[in-house]
Amino acid sequence: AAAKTTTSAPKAVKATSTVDKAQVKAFKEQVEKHLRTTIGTSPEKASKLAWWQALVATVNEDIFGRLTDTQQTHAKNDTRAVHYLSAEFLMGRLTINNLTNLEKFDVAREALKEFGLDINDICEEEPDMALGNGGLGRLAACFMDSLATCNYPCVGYGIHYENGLFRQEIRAGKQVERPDSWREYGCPWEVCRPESVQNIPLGGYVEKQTAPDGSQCSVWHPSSMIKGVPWDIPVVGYRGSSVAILRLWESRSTEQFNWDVFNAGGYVDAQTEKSLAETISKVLYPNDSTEAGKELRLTQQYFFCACSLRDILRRYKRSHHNDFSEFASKIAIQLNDTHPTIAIPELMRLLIDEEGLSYEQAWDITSKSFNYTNHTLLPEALEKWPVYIFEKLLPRHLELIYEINFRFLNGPVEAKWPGNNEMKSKLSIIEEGEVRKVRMANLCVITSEHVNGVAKIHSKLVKEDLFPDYAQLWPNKFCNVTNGVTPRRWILSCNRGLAELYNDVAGKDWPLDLDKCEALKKYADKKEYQDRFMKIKHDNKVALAKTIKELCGVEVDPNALFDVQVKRLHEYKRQHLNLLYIMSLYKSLLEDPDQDIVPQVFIFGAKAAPAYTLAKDIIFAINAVGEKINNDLRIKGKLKVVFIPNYRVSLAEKIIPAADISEQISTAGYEASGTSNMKFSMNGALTLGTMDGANIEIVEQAGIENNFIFGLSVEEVQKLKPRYNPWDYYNADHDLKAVVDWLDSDFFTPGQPGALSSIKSSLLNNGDPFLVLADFASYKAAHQRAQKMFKDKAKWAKAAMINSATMGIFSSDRSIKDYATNIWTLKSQLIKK
Ligand code: GPW
Repeated sequence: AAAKTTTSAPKAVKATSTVDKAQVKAFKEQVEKHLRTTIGTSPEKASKLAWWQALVATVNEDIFGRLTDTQQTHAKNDTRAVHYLSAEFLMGRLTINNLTNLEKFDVAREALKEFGLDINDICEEEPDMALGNGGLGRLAACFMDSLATCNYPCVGYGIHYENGLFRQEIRAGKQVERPDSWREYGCPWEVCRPESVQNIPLGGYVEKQTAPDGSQCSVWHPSSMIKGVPWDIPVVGYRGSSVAILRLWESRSTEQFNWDVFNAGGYVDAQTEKSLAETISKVLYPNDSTEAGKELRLTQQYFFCACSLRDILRRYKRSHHNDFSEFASKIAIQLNDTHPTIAIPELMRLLIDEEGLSYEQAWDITSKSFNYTNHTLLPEALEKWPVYIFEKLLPRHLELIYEINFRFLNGPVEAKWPGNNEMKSKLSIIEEGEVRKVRMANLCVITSEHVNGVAKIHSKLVKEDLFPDYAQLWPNKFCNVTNGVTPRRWILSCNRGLAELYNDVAGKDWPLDLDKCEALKKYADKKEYQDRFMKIKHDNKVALAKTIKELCGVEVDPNALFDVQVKRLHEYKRQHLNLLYIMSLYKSLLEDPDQDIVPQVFIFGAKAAPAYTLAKDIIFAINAVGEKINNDLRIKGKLKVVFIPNYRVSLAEKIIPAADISEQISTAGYEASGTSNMKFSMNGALTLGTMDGANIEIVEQAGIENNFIFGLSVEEVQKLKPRYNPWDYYNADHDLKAVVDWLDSDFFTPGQPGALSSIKSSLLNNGDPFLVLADFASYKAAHQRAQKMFKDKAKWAKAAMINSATMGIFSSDRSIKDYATNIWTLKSQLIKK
């Protein structure tokens, strides 16, 4: 191999030489063994899918031993454990991540190479596990990685959706949703655990009974039973630390479920009924930051919480029998937003109705076990369930909610604000009105020990604007834990070039202590390191350009500035602000095609909730504008606009390392934190963004001079909002008026005038609720500053390096340690082999 001295040879030789030959040989034999004996094929005729399955089987050999060690250690130590309840876990692909965390990636790559295979190519066979919508679900996945890596006793609990977030196709510029069947050919990571099946009651009515001593009690007579089947996904910590478990519940029908129908001789009817029970875990609701308000959604939430709590109780009772006095000191439960709130009355119910505790004992335990993380201030995302749905599905839970509410209003509220009914109706769990509703967030705040927001500014707003009255009652309940992301996935495995640079300047432990990356800062002025850093970026851009060509059919120049906005499509995230700017840039290029601007590629990726019409219109507009611009020879390739379809975790891993600019342009006060902003910065993109969410903390670390901050601040937004008139901005800015009016023409949609008008209408007739027009001029100016800096290669490289080097606090290990110390009181455990 050494004889071949092509340009890429030195690097290849270096990489191979660091890998232990004996390990490669052993790995290769294992893969071949699994290919033959687990998958039932042979190297000669195996498909790529079969190779991938054999690879996973090989990796699993490493995982299960560690899983047993982890579980035995935690069982023996019997310290407090956290139970992370989340309706979403956006895990993405696991193969490369697990190989990386086991430090076997290089060995596996070399082993596959000896079969003539490219590991990246083989790993493309793995479907994304997309059991989440966006930031909230991906955060839960990063947290599992950090919990495992930091050796905290934990279990993640969620739903085993048969279909994850829809697959997005773009047809004639429009989003079309297709089902995502991620397990069509089986998922080799998951293990079914029939021994831990649970039966969950639902529906029916509550009967009041009088006990012999004269006291009243309630007996729930459910109308059906659902079976919950657990599937375990092992989560591998970095470098031989623990293996955590993500337990996802699948719904099935039980005999009891359709007992009556069978008895009535309805064999076929009973089979139809069966599908009702199985519907519960069929599909993930595709709404990000909006409440679905559907009965099935509440059923999903209840189903997985009820299964999880029974699982928690079963395990607790294994070591503590029927003595619940230590429950709260052993069990911490974290609610990932309000989606799992129903776990609160369910724990009360289990303790009172099934375990025979008094209300007071049950409340004492429950209120010491739960904590709640809020992820949004958007009113349309705050869950409120109509009382009539509760009456139908969960009558006993409703009764307990009324009891919790009664005691709260007549206890703490009456004590603090005696006789104040206005205060009582504001703080009540029940919202009165034509349709009475249960306010899930209020139930969370009343019950939880701690309530946290996800970035400094957001936590301040949660306390001061969302729950000001609760904050008066319990000022110390409210705290902040700024989000983080796992550097194992978001640097080490998705950006190997950068990882090697960090190995060289910061030593090999930076993935466990991201603050070490600060070492790169002192090289930020050195030409040699700037060149190396920008070469890594360039290589990533070349790779992305290839992907873009494949997925969009558009040729883009890796030397151009790559400006990226990837996230769910939402008005508050303001993809349409970006689009208006692109249109104004295009307009100015048409007016003066020879102007000296940096060639730019604007890259979008976004899914819209299927019922969110305006969001879909914006996707259509981006595609229509892109189509026109990309084919306009007059602008000489200076501008390209691409919409990459079906944005998901595995695409993020290719896009983020290749970005020069990270667009984080939400209206200030609306993005709770953001987490892609952190991933972009770590990978050396400069943020073009507002002072919102974690952007504020990012520039606090990296310096405002190394990013492009624009727009109204939270205070300015709050001040302007009540008297805002978008027409003032529209009439005062010629350029803005011209691009907004352009939306009404058929310039971008030949033969279909008005096809983009809904966007203009939302900005002018609907009052521009997210202040797009107010921020336009400032946004344009920020882009001009970015253009100017990009021309100064050394200055840009330095800024990019400083951004990357200063993101230590955004490791999810830091977030998890904050939770462990300030909220869960957990101790990291040494895993015994
Ligand atoms: F509405 N987030 C999300 F708060 O991705 F529940 N989906 C959601 O349904 C909600 C929030 C919810 C996001 C926030 O928008 C984002 O700012 C934050 O970084 C992320 O959650 C993780 O905290």
